[in-house]
Amino acid sequence: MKVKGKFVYEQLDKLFQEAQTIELSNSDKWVIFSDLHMGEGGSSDDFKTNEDLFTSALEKYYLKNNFGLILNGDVEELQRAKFTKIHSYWKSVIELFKKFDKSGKLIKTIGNHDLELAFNQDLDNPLPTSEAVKLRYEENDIFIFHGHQASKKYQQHNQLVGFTLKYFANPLGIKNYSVSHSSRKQYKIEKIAYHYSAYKKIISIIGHTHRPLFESLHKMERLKFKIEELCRVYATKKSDKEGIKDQIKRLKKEAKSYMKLNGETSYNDSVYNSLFHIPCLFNSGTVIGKRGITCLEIENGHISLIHWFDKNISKKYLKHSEYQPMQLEDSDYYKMTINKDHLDYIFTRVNLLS
Ligand SMILES: [Mn+2]
Repeated sequence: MKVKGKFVYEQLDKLFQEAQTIELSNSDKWVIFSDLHMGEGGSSDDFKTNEDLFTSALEKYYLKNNFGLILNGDVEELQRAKFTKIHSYWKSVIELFKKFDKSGKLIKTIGNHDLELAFNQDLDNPLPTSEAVKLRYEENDIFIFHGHQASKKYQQHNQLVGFTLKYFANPLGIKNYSVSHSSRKQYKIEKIAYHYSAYKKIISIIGHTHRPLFESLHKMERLKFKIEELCRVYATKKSDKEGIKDQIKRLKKEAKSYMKLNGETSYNDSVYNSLFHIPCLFNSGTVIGKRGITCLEIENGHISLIHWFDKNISKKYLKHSEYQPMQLEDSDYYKMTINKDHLDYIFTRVNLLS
């Protein structure tokens, strides 16, 4: 472990040691969402956009299929809104969370935007709240925390950020200003969480940056890996070569438009300065994404990165046949699996490579 920034690693280790452990068996199912940023329902309430998609997925898919629900921080936007107002405006959503809690299947962690839950005893909080949890899978740990704890600076200045948002940004209807918009800060936090997890030989699941990660890879890196993999398949395959060629073409197009949209930074700086690539860091993304919601599922000893979308907004996803979108009952909502892997295989690599 590097000496530089030692304090942050100690902070993470304390969080890890103090986190409650929950056993995870192959029959357990969990879904992890983060960064809902629920406000008071006004024009600057980021949660409004995907609210129906989110609650439909929860009610008609996850609750129905006996998933446990993990809300990994920044659920209530307490830096810009009042707790009581959030809970009265989004009453039906809170009631839905309670349904998971009733069967002992709700875990809710604290993020930097709802830090007030940790120290304000006057709040009438109906939901169980913790700072972090560990899922214990066989001999291995999956460490779940929001992610701001990997930044010493962010925690120190958090009160000030809240002050600025409440008194300046919100009356003007300015949308969420946070770490999620600064890629340099994103990389720093991810890098610290990555090195900590590799050193401890654990998997960490964070949110906070609003950027999904699967096996420590960003979308751009995942697309590049997938394209290279398909090239290998193409070279050895005797039949259906055209299908693979089409798939490569689509992925190339997706990578190009992603780069155009996100600029150079989206694929630079993505190597974590370690000899081997360790698949130890995951990020659920966000519930308030422009093109839908991302989340992570743990089911039957597998972990998956999932994308939920509304076909009226993201029609093009229906054409991407390699992801095989699944319709949610008779709604306009669809679910796609972006990546999926065995926990056993991931932990084997984490344990042997780091
Ligand atoms: Mn956050």
